[in-house]
Formats: sequence, structure tokens, C-alpha cells
Amino acid sequence: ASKAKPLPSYVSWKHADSMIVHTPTTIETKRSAIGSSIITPTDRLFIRNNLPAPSEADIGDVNAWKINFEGVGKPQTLSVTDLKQIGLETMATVLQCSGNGRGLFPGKPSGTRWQTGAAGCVMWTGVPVRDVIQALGGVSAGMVYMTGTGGEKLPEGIDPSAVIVERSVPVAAMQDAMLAWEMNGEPMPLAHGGPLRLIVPGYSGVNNIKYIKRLAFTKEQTQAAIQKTGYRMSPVGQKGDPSQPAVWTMDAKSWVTSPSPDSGPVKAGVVQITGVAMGGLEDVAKVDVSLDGGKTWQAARLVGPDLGKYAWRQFVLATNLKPGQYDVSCRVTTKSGVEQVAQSTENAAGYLNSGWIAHTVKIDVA
Ligand code: MSS
Repeated sequence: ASKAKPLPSYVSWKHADSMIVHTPTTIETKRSAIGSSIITPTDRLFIRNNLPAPSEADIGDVNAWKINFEGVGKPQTLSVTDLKQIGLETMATVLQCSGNGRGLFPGKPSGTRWQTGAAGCVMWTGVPVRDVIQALGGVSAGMVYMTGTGGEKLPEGIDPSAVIVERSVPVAAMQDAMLAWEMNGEPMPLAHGGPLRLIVPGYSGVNNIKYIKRLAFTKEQTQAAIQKTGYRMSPVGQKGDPSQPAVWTMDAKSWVTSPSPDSGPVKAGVVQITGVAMGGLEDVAKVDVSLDGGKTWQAARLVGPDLGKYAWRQFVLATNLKPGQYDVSCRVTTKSGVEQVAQSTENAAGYLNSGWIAHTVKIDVA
């Protein structure tokens, strides 16, 4: 393993021992550091920025932050203060980078070699998008996509569409979406998208626009490169193009968090095998655990309160382990009976790796 890199200054408040710093803009949570209390502590939540995050000086007064609404009955610019008057909701969702698990694909897809830690379960507070849109006279007729634009300052001398973080999702995703100003009980940290962030439950990380400055209902997907050619399920060896599926919704997925190779040796005797499980767009129904790489399975117990279909569940299996080596796997099944896949099809950029085989951990019990 290479020498641990220090946390960059804009996230110096993160819990260093829990994090793996890939680059200053890609920082993941160690497999064993995700915790067992469902919600991922903010100082342990992963970071992914496609552009450098704005500074406090760039942002100014957080309540005065403005967002433009377009493609609605009464297009308007509203401040965070205005939004706070319209409505209030709290919800938990899994925030997971599209590339989480990329480093576990057998090939070598380009991009950060994330393991399991570009994901967390977060409690968001803000206003439901549908309440705002209702106040603005509803979505204009014929609109097919909801398009969010990030408020970063763009580097000069480059075609803005090549770098801007702007994503389109199907308009139906608006029903459960939120404009959030609070995260895990605190004002939204700048690094995670404060003053205002779009949360699109069930959709992968990139669709959850930070520092959102525009929400538009549009007939077409944005022409921004991050949508047009980026975040596409491109076959290995091919470039991204609009004919390939966009990286939108997440699949059923689970992984063991403890024991884990990064949490030290395991003593023979009773071991609590724990992990996290998500259903994508659906509730988790059950999680099975295997100690022999998938030959035999045992039902785990779901732990703690159910925070809704967009949150993850944590699970535990107490088992007596003799000294030896074990291939520990887990597999989630959703409410409608969809089982986590054994293997995700590898794609050029290594997106959406949900296969349980690749997420298996080898543990040594002594
Ligand atoms: N937003 C903005 N504005 N910018 C950027 O860069 N990124 C993405 C999202 N959003 C961005 C945004 C991504 S890509 C992700 S994952 C996320 O975000 C992350 O988050 P955090 O808070 O954790 O950092 Mo992948 O799919």
C-alpha cells in the first residue's frame, strides 16, 4: 500500500483515520469505518468533486444563495430564505458515487479505484421539489427531464459545457426529490454542496447536484459533457455517447463492513458479521450472508429502525467461527423479490458495480 495522503484543507475536519484520500477531490470511507448506526457521520462521509468546491468567499451569505427555476408555469429566482417558507421535509437516502466499487471490477476501468466507501446514508432536510414547483405553477407541458446545474465558478478559457456539472434525470424523479440545506442535523457543509443541494433519491451520486443554482424542466437532456458523453454505461473499450444508457438509478447492493481486512485480525469464537444493504428504488426485504464464498447462505437480521426505501439497512449475523480463512459475502433481496446480482457487467468507466462476488471479503480467523 502507498503512503497515506493527508486530507486537503477544505475537508481538514474529516476523521482522517476513517478516510482513504485517493486525490484531493476523491476521498472514500474505509470499509470498516462506516459505523453501525445507519446514518454516516458527516466527518466520515466520502467526497467527490468533479470541479474544485467553491470557497466560503465564493458563496457569501448562505440564506441569500439563489436558484433559478425554469420550465415551470412561473419561472422565478428564489433564495434559500424563500425556499424555507415553502415547505419542510426530512428524509434519509443513500448517497453513492456512480463509480463506487470500480476498484473491485476485475478489469482496470479508468477513474478512481473506489472500493466500497464512496457511499453513505445521509439524513437531509430541505423542501420537496414538488412543493416548490407547485408554488411556481407546475411543470410546463411537454417537459421530459429535470436538469440541475452546479454553481461552481468555471475555469476560464474552456468551453463551459466541457466542465460544468449539469445533469438531467427523468422528470418523474422530481416526485421524491428535495432541495436540501441541512445534512445530518447541521447546515449543509460547503464540501457536500451547501448552501443548497439537489437530492434525487435512488439516483447515483452525480445526479445529486451540489451548490445548485438552476433547476430547469427541459425537453432534452443537457448538452454538458458530464451528461452527453460522461456517466454513460459504455461497453469496455468504447467512448461514451448519448445512445448508451445514462447512469441514473442505483441497483440493489450490499457489502460486509465488519470484519474487514482493514479492521485487523479476527479472534475465533462468536463473530458479529455486519454490513449495509440498499434496495435501489425499493425497500430491503432480506439479506443473506455466506461464509464460503456463496456456496451456502444464512439469513442475517436487519438492525435498527427502517428509515425508508431510499436509506440503507444494516444487518448482522452472529456466528461461531473456528480458526481458518473465510470468504464472506452478502446478498440483498428487495421487497419485490429482486436479488442483488452476482456480477455486474463491467463497463468502460466502471460504473454501478453491484455484484456480490466482487464485494466478497477474505477474512482470517485465528
Ligand atoms: N455537484 C456539483 N456541483 N459538483 C460536483 O463536482 N459531483 C457529483 C455530485 N454532485 C458534483 C456534484 C458526484 S460525481 C458525486 S459522487 C457526489 O456529488 C458526491 O457528493 P459528496 O457530498 O459525497 O462529495 Mo460520483 O457519481
